[in-house]
Amino acid sequence: MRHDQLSLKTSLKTANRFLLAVGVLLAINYVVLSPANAFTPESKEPVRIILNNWTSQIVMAKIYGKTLEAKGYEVEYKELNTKDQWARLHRGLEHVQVEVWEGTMAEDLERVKAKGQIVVVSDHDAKTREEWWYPSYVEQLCPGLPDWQALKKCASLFSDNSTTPRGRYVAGPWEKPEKARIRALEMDFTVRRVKQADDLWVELEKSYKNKEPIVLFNWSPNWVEDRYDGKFVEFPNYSAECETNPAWGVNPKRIHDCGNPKDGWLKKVAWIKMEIIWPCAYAVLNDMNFNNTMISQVAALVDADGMTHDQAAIRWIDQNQEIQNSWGNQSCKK
Ligand code: TMO
Repeated sequence: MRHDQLSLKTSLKTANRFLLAVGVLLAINYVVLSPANAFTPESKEPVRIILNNWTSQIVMAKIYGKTLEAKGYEVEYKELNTKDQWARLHRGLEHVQVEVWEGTMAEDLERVKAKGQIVVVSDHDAKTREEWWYPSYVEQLCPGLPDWQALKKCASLFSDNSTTPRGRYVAGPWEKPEKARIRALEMDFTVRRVKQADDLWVELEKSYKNKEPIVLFNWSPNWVEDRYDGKFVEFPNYSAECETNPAWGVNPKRIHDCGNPKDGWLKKVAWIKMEIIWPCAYAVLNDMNFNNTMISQVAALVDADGMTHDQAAIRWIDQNQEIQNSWGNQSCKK
């Protein structure tokens, strides 16, 4: 009996050692031979990735950065707001912006692209919208919504101490011609800009709890649509002419008498030399492609579930290995 136990113990020990050895060998194999590490980056210069100030952009930038790091690239991040990013991209001080939205950045992108130092790498599949938005219960208080003319009639309903009798429109920290639109559509609203994106959700939550009227800047894809019931305000349909030709639209004397695009694009943008200096990193960026569901899900990991941006990026990568492995394949073989 004793002898049997002893030999069982010994053989278990041997088996354990064996498994450990196999494990170590596999690990070595993985480090030396796995495809991700077989690649040598074309340059040791760090790829500089811009971080803006809303969740999905930051998480996607980190997903991209971590993908490059797994291939051996040096990566550096730079926090910049959407206005300040263009001059630095133009000069090659930063190299990548993974989420350029039509509604807030189309004009700037056109302007800087024309100078020849910035390229659009490709579009995401996601269709985007950035617009005034309200929680659904507001419709009972202001019949006729989502039409903007209904909102115009109920403006005073949205007032607070600082704006009364005008309504309060809670805007994000991104420069948009909101005041020009309010003027062009002759709406009795005052813009109250929050300092950071998170404050939008604080304001939303405050009003939501008490079922008080609120109209605020929101966008899609975003996590809000997964957790709150609400709608965008329907302004007159967007047209490029609306921004340049006063005669166009409901106000013949002013531009900006229309809403933002409803089916906006979402682009990845890079410094022009990126493709030459880091062809594989460029190819990864070109292939990286998020749709609406993917974007609202990565945003929800942070804004609804409380993860950090890095944790959310790691989680996404863990759960989407196949997608990640498909990025940059031809250019990244070496
Ligand atoms: C640029 N954003 C998605 C916050 O509207």
